[in-house]
Amino acid sequence: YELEMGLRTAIANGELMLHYQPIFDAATDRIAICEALMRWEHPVLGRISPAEFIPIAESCSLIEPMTLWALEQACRDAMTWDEHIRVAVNISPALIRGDNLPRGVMAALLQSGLKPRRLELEVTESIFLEDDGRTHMILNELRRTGLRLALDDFGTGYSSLGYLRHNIFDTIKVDQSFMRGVGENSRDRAIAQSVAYLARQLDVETVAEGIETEEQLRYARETGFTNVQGFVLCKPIPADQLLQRMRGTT
Ligand code: G
Ligand code: G
Ligand code: MN
Ligand code: NA
Repeated sequence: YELEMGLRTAIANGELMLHYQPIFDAATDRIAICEALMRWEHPVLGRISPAEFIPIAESCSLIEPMTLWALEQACRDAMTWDEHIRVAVNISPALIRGDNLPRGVMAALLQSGLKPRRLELEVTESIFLEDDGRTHMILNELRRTGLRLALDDFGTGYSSLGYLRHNIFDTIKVDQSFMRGVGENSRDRAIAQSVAYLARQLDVETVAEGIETEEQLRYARETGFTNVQGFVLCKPIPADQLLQRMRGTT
């Protein structure tokens, strides 16, 4: 349909952009990671949300060229940042099972010259829903290139303790739904604390996602999350604004 036709030419027409949302070190307040979030400026319809166009791209295999574009752009942008700041790119489940991701990642790293350890791929728990060993194999192949893997939206889907056991992830991103309730809901608090503790024991970093209030922020710090992310700290912003912010505060 109309959006799908538009997406087919969006990359070539330069309508896709990356915004970045910084993820801060909870102890030092410095930017630790910037998460790339895709934006589509449609020539007629204006700004379209990724919540709308990513599912379309996934259903018609446009997600692969779009993600390879995002990887290249994100690695290039990260080369303009301080050496200690990493870049994170969201990867759709279907791409993990496809054949071209490891090659595309290598190409993005080589073309940009970015050190592999400065690239983080965010994948959600749903990649393990139909695991036949292939998911595991590809994740390990990716990780051997030296990049980092983050488990996104942790706690919302299929439980992944097995994958924590197998030492595949460098980072766990605790879903924002758990941070919502830490003020009033003792169950959310118990879960957030336990995940932070578990991750520390496993030498895995943690991100508290979707922090919207000072109270949640204070809580995430007290609980010992490695990193914090959310609107109260910084919304997703264009690359040039991000650079300005980096020059000002880091
Ligand atoms: O940026 P925003 O909160 O509007 O994103 C909405 C959803 O779209 C989130 O789930 C986010 O992970 C997803 N998303 C944004 N950019 C990308 C991308 O480049 N690739 C994939 N697979 N998902 C993305
Ligand atoms: O699925 P993923 O975690 O990649 O989704 C990232 C999305 O979360 C982005 O679209 C971003 O805009 C959104 N996001 C980031 N911080 C916050 C926040 O504090 N509150 C809410 N509601 N959404 C957030
Ligand atoms: Mn994400
Ligand atoms: Na997330």
